[in-house]
Order: sequence, then C-alpha cells, then structure tokens
Amino acid sequence: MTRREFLKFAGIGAGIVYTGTWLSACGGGSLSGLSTAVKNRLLVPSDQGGLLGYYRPTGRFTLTAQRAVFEILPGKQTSVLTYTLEDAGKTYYNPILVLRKGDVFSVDFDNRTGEKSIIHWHGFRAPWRADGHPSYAVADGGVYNYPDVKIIDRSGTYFYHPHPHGRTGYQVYMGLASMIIIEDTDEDNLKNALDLSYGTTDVPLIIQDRTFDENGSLIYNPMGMNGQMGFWGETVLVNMTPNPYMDVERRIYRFRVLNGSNARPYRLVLLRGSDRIPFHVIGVEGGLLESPVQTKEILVAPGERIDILVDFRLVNEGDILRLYSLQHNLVGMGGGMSSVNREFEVLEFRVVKGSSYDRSIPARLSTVNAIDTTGVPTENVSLGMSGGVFTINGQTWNETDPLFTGYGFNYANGDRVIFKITNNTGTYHPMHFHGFQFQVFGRSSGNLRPTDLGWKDTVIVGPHETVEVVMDMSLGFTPAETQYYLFHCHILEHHDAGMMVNFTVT
Ligand SMILES: [Cu+2]
Repeated sequence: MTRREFLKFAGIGAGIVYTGTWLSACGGGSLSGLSTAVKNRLLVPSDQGGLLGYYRPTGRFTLTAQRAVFEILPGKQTSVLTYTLEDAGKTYYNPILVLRKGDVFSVDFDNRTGEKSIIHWHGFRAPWRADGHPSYAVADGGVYNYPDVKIIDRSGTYFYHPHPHGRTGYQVYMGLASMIIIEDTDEDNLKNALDLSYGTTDVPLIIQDRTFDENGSLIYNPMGMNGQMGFWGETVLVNMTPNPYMDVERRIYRFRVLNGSNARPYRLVLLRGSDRIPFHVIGVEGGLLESPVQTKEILVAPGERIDILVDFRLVNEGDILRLYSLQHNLVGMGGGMSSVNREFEVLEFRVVKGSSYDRSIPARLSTVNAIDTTGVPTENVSLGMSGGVFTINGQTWNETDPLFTGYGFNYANGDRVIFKITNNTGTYHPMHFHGFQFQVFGRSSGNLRPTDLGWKDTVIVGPHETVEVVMDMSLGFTPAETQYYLFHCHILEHHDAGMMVNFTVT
C-alpha cells in the first residue's frame, strides 16, 4: 500500500488557508456518494497546532472565528469557518482546549464570520455572562471579552460552538465547533492506569455529516428534503476526515466521541465482520462515570459526548474493525422509512501491531453522587409542534426579547427540580440545559442506557417517549444578578427555529 500524507500551510490574502489531506489506497464503504476506493488516514490532533491541535491556555487568549479553505475531500477546496488561534508561532484551527479543574478560563472572541455570533461553552458551569447566551452575540467585526471563569467542572469532554439565535445551525455546519478537555485527579489516575496520551491513545472522534457539491463546497439547505428532521448531510466526517481509517495497536484506546452534527444521531457499534465487539463507556457529558459500563452499542445525539475505551486485545493483529452506525428508531415512521436513516461506516480501525501492553480497565473511575429526588418538585415539560415549529410547553423563543422570563422556568440558587420531559412528536429531540449538569433516572421506553448514566447536559427524548431528569441548580458561585440560561433542543435547526426557552436562576 502506498500512502502519502502532507500538511501544508499557505497564506492567501488576509485569510489563512489550511490544506491537509490524509490519503491512502484501500477499499471500503461510507455513507456518502463519494468514491469509497480511497480511505483517508484519520486526522489525529497533536500539540503542534493545526486542525484540532491541543492547546493549553496559560492566560487570556483569543479565538477568532473566520473563513478558511480546507482540503476536506481529496483534491477539492472547501470554504469553511473555523476558530483560529495563534500562539508561540503555531496556528490552531478549532483547537481542542485542555483545561484543569480550578484553572481560570479567560478568553476573548473575535468575530469575523460576516454575521453575528457568540461562543457557548457547552457543558461548562459558568456565570451566564460567560455562557454565550444569544443576547451577547456580537456583530461581525466585534469582540466579546468573556469574564474570567473559574473551572468547577469535573474532568471530561466538553464542547464549544456558536450560539447566535437563528444562525447556530449554519455556523456549526460551516465548521465552528470543537472540544474542551477538563482534567482533574480522577483523570490523572485513569491516564496513569491505562497509559493514555493525547493524540496517540486518547483520541477525539468528532463526528459530523456534511453535504458537498461537485466542487467541494458545502451545501446547507435546512428546509430541504429532510424537513422537520433538521439537516442531515450525505457524507460523514470524523475529525473532518471523509472515509477515515486509523492504525491501532493491540492495547486499550480512549475515544472521546462528540456528535457535532446538526441533527443526525449515530447508533454506534464496533464490528469485526458481522460480530459486534464489546467496548466500555467510561464517561458522558459531565465527566467520568463511577465505573466503566460494558456495552456493544451506543446511541449518540448531537451535543452528547460519550467517552469510550476500546481494548483491541480482543481481536488479532491484522484484523479490521469498523465503527459502524446502525438504523435506529429516533425519527419515527416517516424518518424511519426515509433514506437518511440507514447503516453506514463511520471509521475503520486497522490493528497493525501487537503490543506488550498489560494494563486493565480500573473498576472504579470516579465518584458520582446521586441527586436525592425525594420531595423534589416535578416540572412537566411537553415537547410539541405548533404552526410547523417544535415547541416547549407550547412556547417558542421570544424573537423580540432574548431575556424573556415568562416561559415559566424561574428558579432559586440551590433549587432541585425534576424535569419530566414528554415528547409528543414523531421525531426525537436531544434536550440540552445550559449552566448545569443533570442526572437521568427514568425513561418510559425502557431501561436507562449506558449513555444515560452519570452527569449529563444533553439527553435523548425519543418519539412519544417520556424522560425524567433531576437537576440541582446550585450555581457554585454567588450570583450577583439573575442568571439567564437556555433550555433547548440540540437539533440545531429545531432550536434555530425557536425550540428554545430561557430558564433563570436567582
Ligand atoms: Cu428538536
């Protein structure tokens, strides 16, 4: 097999152009109508900058959202938007920010997208003025100086992306999204126990679907054939790589799965031939689970992060494993019959090397204290549809007043609340709360899934399903003013259309 890899950087005009391809010759299948004759080596980030490069801030830094041109499809130029960061002679595009619990997170956002924007630090517990509420969106050319935030969250995989009302779907689709890793002592222990390191054995898998035209340009048509299901792209990318493969050794790897798609969920299995190989879920949005949970599939909706461990010692040197997405029941009859809900390959693992690796997965990862639900009041939340728009308790986003508090979700610091969320529609909604993590304790369709455990910020509510979650609205800081947070569907086209409300904590 011949393989060529190259990365090159070139400046064109005032913009920055990044061109990278990861090519090899091999066969395979994919979601797309692309040629599958060529598989591309998965982009795995490094600490040397570039796309998704790991960046550890040492003080205040600036993320600039701007246009760039990437070679995503071999031989084609694609205009995208990225968060760009320059530091110590390195240029990062959509950097993975590596932070430590207790650190101060201090950032400026420079908006050169051509339209209003703001960044939301998805999963962070931060004062609302640092959360990226759409009322803080700045116009093109504007800068938003985020107040310093002391990081109080647990170790885990977090997410950052734009949140300007009505334009989130477009801006994420065009490329603005990346990951935040928070570390703490639990994380240190796991890393040491399993000998994991970033960019080799601890690897992000940011899964996104995109539709390209014949010239390689991105097509975004949210009101297209998929209609109320949001925008589902025709080509699946992992870390911006189409038809990806990754060479692995016979040892344990950690994969931080982030569904960064606008609307498409992934029901992921790991296949050797038609055999499903088990793996372990070790963390979700709010960090590590108490203990690893072995499973043979995970369902991951937009906004969710699922950390998994795969032990390639379960298979042999020379084996090929495929991370595959199966059909699911999240888009009801219409969607279930639709051509968009089908099986496809996400990523191929090639077990190329043996290893003397002798570590085993720790039985215990962290401490997750269950929120006591005794005597906690229940807030009934109904997801519906009115006038062609999905609604929350019959309501949609107040287009004239972004600080509208009349939705009925106003609380005091320290309140505990059960949200009993009933989906009265025929498509799923991954519901996301800002400002807090919650715990899932009831799912009307059956048992909780491994991906429902631990601390969550986004939960799948399937068609005609009821899901119960409990939230402790203890801010972790003393509020000097009412805090405005958002509760919305993370199908980006749904929340852009108004499936979003404020909740306040005073
Ligand atoms: Cu929705």
